[in-house]
Amino acid sequence: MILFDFEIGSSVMPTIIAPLRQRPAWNALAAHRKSISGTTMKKLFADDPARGQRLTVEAAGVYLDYSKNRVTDETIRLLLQLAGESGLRERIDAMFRGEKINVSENRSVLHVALRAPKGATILHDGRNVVPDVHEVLDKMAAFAGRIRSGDWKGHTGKRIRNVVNVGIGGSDLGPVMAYEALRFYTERAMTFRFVSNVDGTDFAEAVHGLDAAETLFIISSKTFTTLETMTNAHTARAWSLAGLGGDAKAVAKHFVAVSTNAAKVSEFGIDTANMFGFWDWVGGRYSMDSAIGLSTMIAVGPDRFREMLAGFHEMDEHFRTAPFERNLPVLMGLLSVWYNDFWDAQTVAVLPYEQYLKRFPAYLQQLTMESNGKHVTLGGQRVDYDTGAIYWGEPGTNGQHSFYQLIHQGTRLIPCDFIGFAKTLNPLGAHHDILMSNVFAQAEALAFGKTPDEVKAEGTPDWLVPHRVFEGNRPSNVLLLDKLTPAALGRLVSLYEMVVFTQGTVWSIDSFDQWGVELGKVLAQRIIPELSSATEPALAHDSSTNALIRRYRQHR
Ligand code: G6Q
Repeated sequence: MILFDFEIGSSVMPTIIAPLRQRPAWNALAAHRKSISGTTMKKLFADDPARGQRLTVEAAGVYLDYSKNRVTDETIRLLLQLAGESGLRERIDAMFRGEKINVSENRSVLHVALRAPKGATILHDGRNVVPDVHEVLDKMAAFAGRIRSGDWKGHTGKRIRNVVNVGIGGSDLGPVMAYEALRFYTERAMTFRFVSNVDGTDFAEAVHGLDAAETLFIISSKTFTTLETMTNAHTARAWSLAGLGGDAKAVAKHFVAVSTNAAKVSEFGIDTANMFGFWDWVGGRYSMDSAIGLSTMIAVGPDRFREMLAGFHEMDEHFRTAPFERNLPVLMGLLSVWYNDFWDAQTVAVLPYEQYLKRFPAYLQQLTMESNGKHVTLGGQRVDYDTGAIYWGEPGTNGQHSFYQLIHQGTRLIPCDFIGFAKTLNPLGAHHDILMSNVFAQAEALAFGKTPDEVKAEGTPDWLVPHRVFEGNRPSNVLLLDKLTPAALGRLVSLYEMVVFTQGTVWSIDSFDQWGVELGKVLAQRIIPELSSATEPALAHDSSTNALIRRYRQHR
């Protein structure tokens, strides 16, 4: 029997963490879960009229109402105990101290340094990285300023009006999401597009209608070796040169790079003076606030970008310092563990009632699932509990007219995060009140439902009653913020980053590696020449893969 799975904490005083099922709080929660299985939210609210004000936390500009969950005070007490027994405090400190908590890649996890204010100290291998971060930010700001003012000219002397970010995964989802989220604040005289997929359609559509003389490509790739991005970058280079008369010198004016790999950037033909760096202690999916956010900074301007960083930092500091019982990410992380591991909920729906956040659920899919979709512990043992939930969602109210049916009346338990704002950026008549009434109504309907008696009392015929009953007792969090500003976006993203951190700590997994995306990449490299070879290749895959490749070759 494995008694101790791994150690965390400083080298001075390591903390030994027991495997999850051997932590006392885990077993207490399992027993507690049984004891409250018959309790409904309706009863919990009836027994405690102040519950809706009591089970709330407000910090860093975010108000969280977590009262509409299947929890009692005892549940919260046990979940907090579980956080303690999981070493959450020590692990937070270890992250901020720059320890190599990404064990499988032997790396520090320091995205918090990307938004640390000038003058702060965050050490990586004994070096304060905060000045390095600000040096890059200043370089980005100078460049963004030149593009926005028209001072930076393209090869033919025209100003840049179009910016195309070429990147994938962490080098795409953050920039796309942030551009959409902050669209209100963007320079409307400019066009911003994003190419990620190796499907040529993505590139073709992204440059459709653009003048190469006015178009800047940002090649965003931490490694500068990613197949999709390099394929798109070479296509962009050819497109750009074709539109600019074929002079290779044009590349210098129309291509910049965001990368950690200066050698590969030069090899591609981009002057490293036009390269914006970051570091191996920034994971791809945690990089939207690094130089990977260059397109965001050009779109909203350096000041707004810094406001976003300040929002991130505010939430980081809240996470680092607030007691767990008042700590937004800790509470949300623990609640998701509660449903994932004790109520068999497989998913979490994230439902922003803010059109500008339309790409936020897609962004969170990567953040949450690439981080916590792991089947072994930090110590390499197969887990014997469920890890990462499936995150998904759509902006409200659209979802209400499609998949909410299943959330309200289906057989699966789907905890929801509703996200709303007190003020809209686009006040138009009664729109915002109508929008927000839906947030409150949905959370209320999910929690309290509609009983058969209530349905009958409306004059519903008996045979129809079962169809119209809402069981209720369906959990949700409601997150309310003031207004979707750059700072608010930073707070929200950091909130979910730290939710992921909390979950990963309880599950004792490495939330910062992503080995699971490797195998497919390697196999694709092997198959590419088999698809393009002029002569019939000798195929040595399984019979299904062989047949698919042969069929594709016949029909391509
Ligand atoms: C994120 C992942 C992954 C990565 C992409 C792009 O955490 O590491 O999504 O961001 O594979 O990688 P490059 O930036 O190196 O091209």
